[in-house]
Amino acid sequence: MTKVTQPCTPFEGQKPGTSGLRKKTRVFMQPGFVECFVQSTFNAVGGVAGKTLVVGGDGRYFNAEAIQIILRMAAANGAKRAIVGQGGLLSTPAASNLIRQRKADGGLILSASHNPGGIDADFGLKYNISNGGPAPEGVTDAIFAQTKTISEYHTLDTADLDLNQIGETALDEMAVEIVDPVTDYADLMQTLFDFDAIRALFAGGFSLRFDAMHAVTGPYATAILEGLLGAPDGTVMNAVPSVDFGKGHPDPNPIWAKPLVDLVMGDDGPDFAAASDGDGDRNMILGRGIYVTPSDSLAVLAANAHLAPGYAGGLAGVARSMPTSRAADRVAEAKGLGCYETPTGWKFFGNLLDAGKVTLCGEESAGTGSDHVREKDGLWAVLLWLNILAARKVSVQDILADHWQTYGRNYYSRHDYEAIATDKANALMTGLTDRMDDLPGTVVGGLTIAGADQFSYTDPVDGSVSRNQGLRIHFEGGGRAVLRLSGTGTEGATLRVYLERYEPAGGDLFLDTQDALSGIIAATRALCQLTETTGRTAPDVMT
Ligand code: G16
Repeated sequence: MTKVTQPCTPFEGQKPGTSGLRKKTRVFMQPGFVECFVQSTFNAVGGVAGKTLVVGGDGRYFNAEAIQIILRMAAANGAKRAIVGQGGLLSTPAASNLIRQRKADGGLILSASHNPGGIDADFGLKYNISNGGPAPEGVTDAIFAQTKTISEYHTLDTADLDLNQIGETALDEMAVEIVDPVTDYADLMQTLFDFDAIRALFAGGFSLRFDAMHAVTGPYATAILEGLLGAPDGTVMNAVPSVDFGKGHPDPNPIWAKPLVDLVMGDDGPDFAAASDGDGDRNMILGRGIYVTPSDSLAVLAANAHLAPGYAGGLAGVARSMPTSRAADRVAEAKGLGCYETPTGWKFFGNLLDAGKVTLCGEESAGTGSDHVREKDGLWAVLLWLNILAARKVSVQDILADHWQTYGRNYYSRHDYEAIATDKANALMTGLTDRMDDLPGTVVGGLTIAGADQFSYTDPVDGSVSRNQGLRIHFEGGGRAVLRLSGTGTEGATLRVYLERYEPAGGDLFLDTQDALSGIIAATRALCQLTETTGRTAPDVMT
């Protein structure tokens, strides 16, 4: 086993986005591409000599090959130990948990999340720090700086390891521990939730369908829902992970998980349904006849979390990303909890969680989580919902109706315009940014703009400032539109338009969401001249 130092030249564009580096798979497969990014990461964190790293991914195409590259490089860079999920699989929350449980120095997670997998689809790689969470901006900026000057990387000249054999082996002087990906995560879930109550719920005939979308959550959901909780066999659909997610798009939203949505909207649909994404950190929640928006889900969980043993002592506070609806804020206000608004990206919750300022966090992008790990966690959200349903013994529809009647309803939808030519998307954003100061008082589509700003965030824990995190348009009457460009796409630009309107308790609480928002939708499209600038007449995805 020979250590090799290989000269290399920097690759353009190795800039981590909202959640690590995401590119087309073929870009990652270029010789030296993974190596340059991994060595840059190691250099940026002060080297990995003597350190312990967790390594795993969502099983998509090129997952296993990239893990072999990373392990050889970690060993050649002097790492002491690598903890790897069997078969190279680890869901993102399970990886976060392993980093924390095993007091590792960090981890490399291979995933492009909800983006499709395959040689012509997407791949991704990100670094998580010792708290188990995504590297904060200070670290990702340092990684990017390294990628621009990298001139050599260290690796081993050796054969691939067998990643399927649980147990310990060695790669040069580095110990490689292959672990069952599910065990530690399942143990953690049992400390948080009332498994007896959920088991009794299933024993009483309560029905659940969980769509793992051929992605990494399959083994976790099967072991926990069908194994530990006794849900009938077949409760978990599409349970076997595949490199191309069964040629599907593992994004748990009403478009890409339509078969599940159709199922719950039918008369004989299950009582409860849920789906998760490629790497298992996102969730979609449905009840018979109802889709629960991620923003509402966060608010409902905040209002009811105390029903689960892990949260029986109450919550320290709640955080949400800025574009997420303000439904959770109303719960926080009513309960006297701290409430924080962060930029998009789970990495911004890390400091708040570490400092004990918040217990629950959530994002409109189908992410919900708590201080149990430092990533969002799809299956955790499903288990918390199940615990609440077991405790309250009412339907999902009834829980939502009761919630809106108590707190009012934040009608909410996100419209995505995907793969727009980057220059057109930039023109739209720049055009609107240039007009922000003049917008207050303007009437558009019959609505008056009360205020407009560009969201900037000062981290209350370390004082770091993140600017240009989205354009906010506030309408008179409390409506809001937010516009920003996605930081996770791999093709052109994705424009996200987030739309929200509040209806107080006692008002019209049961309208169709798109109807309820139609005025704000029309005003926002007119304001940013969406069709004129991009040529798009309708969104590709509406959540
Ligand atoms: C990532 C981030 C999330 C973010 C989402 C969407 O999720 O971890 O915090 O909300 O992307 O980001 P954007 O709007 O920039 O595309 P995931 O599940 O893709 O890792």
